Amino acid sequence: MSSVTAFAPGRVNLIGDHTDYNGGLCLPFAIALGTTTTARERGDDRVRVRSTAFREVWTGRLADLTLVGRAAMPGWVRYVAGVLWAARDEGWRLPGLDLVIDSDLPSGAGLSSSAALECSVALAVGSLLDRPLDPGSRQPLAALCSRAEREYVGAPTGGMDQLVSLLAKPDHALLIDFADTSLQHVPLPLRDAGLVLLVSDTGAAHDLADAGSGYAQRRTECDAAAAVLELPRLGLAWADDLSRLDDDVHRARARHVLSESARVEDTVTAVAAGDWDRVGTILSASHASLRGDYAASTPALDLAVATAVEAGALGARLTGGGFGGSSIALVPEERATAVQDAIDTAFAADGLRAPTHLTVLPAEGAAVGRPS
Ligand code: GAF
Repeated sequence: MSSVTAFAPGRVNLIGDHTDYNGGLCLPFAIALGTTTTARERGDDRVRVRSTAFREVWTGRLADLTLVGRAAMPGWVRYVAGVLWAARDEGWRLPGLDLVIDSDLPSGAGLSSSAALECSVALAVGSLLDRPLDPGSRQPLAALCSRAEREYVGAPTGGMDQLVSLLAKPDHALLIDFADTSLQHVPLPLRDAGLVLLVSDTGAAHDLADAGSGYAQRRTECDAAAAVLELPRLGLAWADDLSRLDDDVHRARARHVLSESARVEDTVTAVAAGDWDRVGTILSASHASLRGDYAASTPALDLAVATAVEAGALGARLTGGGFGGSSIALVPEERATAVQDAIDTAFAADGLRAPTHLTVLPAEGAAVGRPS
């Protein structure tokens, strides 16, 4: 029987965090690391999922892919089962399947390993079933994966990661406006500018699916603030509305959401002008807002960011959901090793576990076939 392999990348978010579920702007790009799924049709009604990373196999029946059935599954299997559940719910006629999953993305590092897993499964299975997978069909596919994560896995995430994984272009970032989910590919010529983005994984994994997580709490706070303003989403507020929020926490969260979307716009302008110093300044301002108004940083992330800037980065910030995970620093290519060493030294001096670093540039989005 035929089999199909599909690859979906992880991402870094250059700027615009905690804006997606609030109806604001963000500017992520795909990285070269990601997840590969090979899907093969079986002759029966069973689903067998094998992960080379987790060295684990899960086997069940198609009929087990229900909201009730997920309780018995290991955490990582829920992301796979969630995609199959959402696909069936949206009318895909799924046969029994063998799925083999392989990944070089660290999980819990804030590089979107969950979305890479979902998108590679959706793309491999969609291709096996001859579903339309052209660029015009990718946005609904991202919505399907995002729905799997929210409704099946129970992580109240916003949809940025799936869109960029499925729609990214090399040397471009994806400007997403969650007010209407419109997309625009924005050239991001880091390589031509002699720059790289240094990613430093602090090693403190964040779990967005935990109902008690900081991520879930922030989402609840934002929804509460939006309700006070009688808006469907907080990102639709105006700056004047802040004074109508009596609660200090609500006001701080709203200030982050509104200022972060404005910073995304400023970043797009600065990138177009080739003003990389300005881009760096905006990235650092984003971190200050995520640390202060949004309280989504950690001491390790703050240390990585401050040390990177002292050691010659143009700017730095946490990327993704925060509460652990990775920082990013915009660095002249020739300074990358020095910045990395400075972060290692600072972590050692504070008795923190050495972070894992990688340098990234904007890479290709998901594709059917194995990456070369
Ligand atoms: C995580 C979520 F999955 C995204 O939807 C987004 O909210 C991000 O955190 C914060 O910007 O990656």
